[in-house]
Amino acid sequence: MERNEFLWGGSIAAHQCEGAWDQDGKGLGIMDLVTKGTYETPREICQTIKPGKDYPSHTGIDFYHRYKEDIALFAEMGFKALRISIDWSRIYPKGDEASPNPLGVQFYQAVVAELLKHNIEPIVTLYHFEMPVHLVREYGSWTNPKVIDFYLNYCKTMFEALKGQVRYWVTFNEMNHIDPQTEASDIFTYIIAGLKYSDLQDKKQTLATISYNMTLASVKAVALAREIDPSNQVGCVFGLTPAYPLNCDPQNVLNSLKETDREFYQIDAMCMGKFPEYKLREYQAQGIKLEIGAEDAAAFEKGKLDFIGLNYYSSSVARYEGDDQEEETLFGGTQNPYLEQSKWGWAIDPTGLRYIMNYLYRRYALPIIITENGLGAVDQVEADGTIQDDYRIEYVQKHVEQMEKAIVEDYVDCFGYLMWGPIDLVSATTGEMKKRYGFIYVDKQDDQTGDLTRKRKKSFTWYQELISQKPTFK
Ligand code: BGP
Repeated sequence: MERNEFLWGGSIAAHQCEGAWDQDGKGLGIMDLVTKGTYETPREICQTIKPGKDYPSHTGIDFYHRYKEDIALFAEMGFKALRISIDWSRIYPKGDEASPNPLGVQFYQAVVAELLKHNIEPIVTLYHFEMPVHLVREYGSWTNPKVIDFYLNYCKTMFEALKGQVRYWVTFNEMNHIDPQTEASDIFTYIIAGLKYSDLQDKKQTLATISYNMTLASVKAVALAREIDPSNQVGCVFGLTPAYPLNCDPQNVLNSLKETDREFYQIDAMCMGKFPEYKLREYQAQGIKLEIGAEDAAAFEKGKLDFIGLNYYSSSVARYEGDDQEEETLFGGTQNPYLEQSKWGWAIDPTGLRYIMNYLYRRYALPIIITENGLGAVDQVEADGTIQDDYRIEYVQKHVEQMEKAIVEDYVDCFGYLMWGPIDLVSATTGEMKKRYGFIYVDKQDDQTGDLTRKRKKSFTWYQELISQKPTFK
């Protein structure tokens, strides 16, 4: 890839910021049925919209109407890139229509045009926890291979609508949390495939099918993107967590390798030109059957990724013999005594970023972009209206330092750093606004008060300076 400057910027996702959930022909998306939760109380996944409940995606931070103002603020910080996602249910409200909703397409064309006007490179994710509910109810979500065709049809619409405007595409966000061997919480299988873990009949079989079909959809989308425009660069984003051994007991070291690796089989499939043999044998041994089509092998061979997107927040400690911790929270289990945790229990581990960058790059030798990293924290607006978020500055600074070491000292090919939620938005796991990531504060509170005005935090100026000081690492 020809790149002269490092892509500093941020990442946002449609359902967490746009709002306007039922405007301009948008259909019902899976996250439109999920209420606000807290750290202690999981978000409720509803069948219908219940009166009196708070569904944060319905209003988000109103990016749908304020994107010009928000993009101007990103430009002021000096952003070189912004990762956005397209909400599938804006383009195909039910998912299986013959033609797209023109107003949905126009909205994303307008957002991309606005980014380009400010010389901000758009990086577009096609699936970030956003799927029309109709596809789940009518077709059984990704258990049904027909959904692959609907997804490809949607991708084709967007590749054509944004041809020549968007160079970097991402097929999926974090499908790697689907692993048939791991017990999952309801919200995790739901955000990825619109299905609650506890509702699944044959859990391992269903998750294996979903995961296979999504992986196949990704490689097919890569090939399609190249057919439509050979200059398209296509990646997939994974949320990766190194699982460290408790100590140097060889069994614990082995456990840590296996635990870290368990979310890599889809990356193997997307980078190595075939669905991994070890996974197929594992399925076979467990009586899991995949319906593998005659053309699938060729699709894996043809649709290898151009780059890997890395979402990194935390490391964890691998399970060990005698471990009695229940892995309930996202990075649950044993806490690492060498690390501090965020208020939401995520261990803060900048070195883990360097570790996982090395691991990824040595394994696939593909360019990497950090597509998410950041600190969810409670911000206080001072009497003078300022927000002194030194903890956020410290978090990002330390992670950037480790990223720089990975690039400069370990020779990892990393072409960008996109901080998660550069403007406060709705938390994916808890649905809260209180869990803020942004350099820009949004006046929206969990009791639904606030006038949505935007405010620069202390970290805004800090990130602006960082970007101006480090145009490249070469
Ligand atoms: C990632 C998701 C994002 C984002 C982030 C932070 O896994 O890709 O959508 O939300 O996690 O998580 P949370 O918002 O729950 O703090």
